[in-house]
Amino acid sequence: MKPDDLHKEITPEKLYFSRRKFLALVGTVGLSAALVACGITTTPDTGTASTGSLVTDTPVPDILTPLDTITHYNNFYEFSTDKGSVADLAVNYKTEPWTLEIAGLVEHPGKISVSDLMKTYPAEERIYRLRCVEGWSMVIPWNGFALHKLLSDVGVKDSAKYVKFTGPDDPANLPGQNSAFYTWPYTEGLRLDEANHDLTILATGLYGKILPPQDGAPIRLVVPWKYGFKSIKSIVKIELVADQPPTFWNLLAPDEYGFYSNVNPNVPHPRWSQATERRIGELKRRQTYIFNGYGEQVAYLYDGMDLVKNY
Ligand SMILES: Nc1nc2c(c(=O)[nH]1)N[C@H]1C(S)=C(S)[C@@H](COP(=O)(O)O)O[C@H]1N2
Ligand SMILES: [Mo]
Repeated sequence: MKPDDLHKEITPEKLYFSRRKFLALVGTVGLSAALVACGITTTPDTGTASTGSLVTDTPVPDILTPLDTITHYNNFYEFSTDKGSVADLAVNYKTEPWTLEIAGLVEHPGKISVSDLMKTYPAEERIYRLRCVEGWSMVIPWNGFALHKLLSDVGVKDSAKYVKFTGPDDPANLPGQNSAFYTWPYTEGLRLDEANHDLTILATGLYGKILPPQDGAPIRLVVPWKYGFKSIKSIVKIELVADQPPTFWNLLAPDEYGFYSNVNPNVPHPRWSQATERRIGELKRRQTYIFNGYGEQVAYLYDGMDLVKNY
């Protein structure tokens, strides 16, 4: 773990400790080694973030993050909470064949193989900034297709208002799922208009290559104006629903992770500022922009909404 991420693990300390206590009380064995190893500390990281001279103050270009960095610094809790271990742990994870289920309030529910999906929806390149809620960011050239294409083909019913995404439930092959601390499988959700926005994609590749398992093969969501955790990896099910669905991080820590989770420098995380970020590979911190810099395209989705309440 890089030193400046030490204070910023997304798992809140109070839950970590209360869970630990609970495990001790009931005498359960098997507390996730990864969780123990992840070094959660008490001090918020105000270091470089509050030191003006160490924050880049003039606009700087976005340069593609190298492939090797994108594929070796990963949050994928199904494998591990240690970003540097995910690539190795995921190397043999079987992502082909893979079936995606489309369910819920649609005219044409059913199952489709991801290889068929990739033939139906040819991949385009989308270069997006990815801003993790922990305060680091990358620039990633994804290959994929707009989610709205699939949604329009399956025929979303009028009663559908949200889209729920579910990750794999496979503890035999996903070591992180043996930790009962988390509510598995990983789930995420978007309001239907967010899901239908053209910036929202299903990615199947990066840098023109097939997506590696650690980045969410064979198919993952990418919503570039929201914190990275909304971009759920290795999706097995997309469900159209009437009500706002529960989500993995909101279930774990509702005070820290809301349903919307739009990148917003003005709404601090309860344990750290969101005003700046560390672009992986750079020394000075950068300013964080509202909606991760995609405000011109997406701000209208939230017209009239209180972005502090709807965090
Ligand atoms: N299924 C699943 N999807 C996930 C996560 C996860 O733990 N499990 N982590 C999220 C977080 S916190 C981030 S920042 C991004 C990281 O994507 P990357 O490793 O491809 O950069 O994936 C998101 N999608
Ligand atoms: Mo993240």
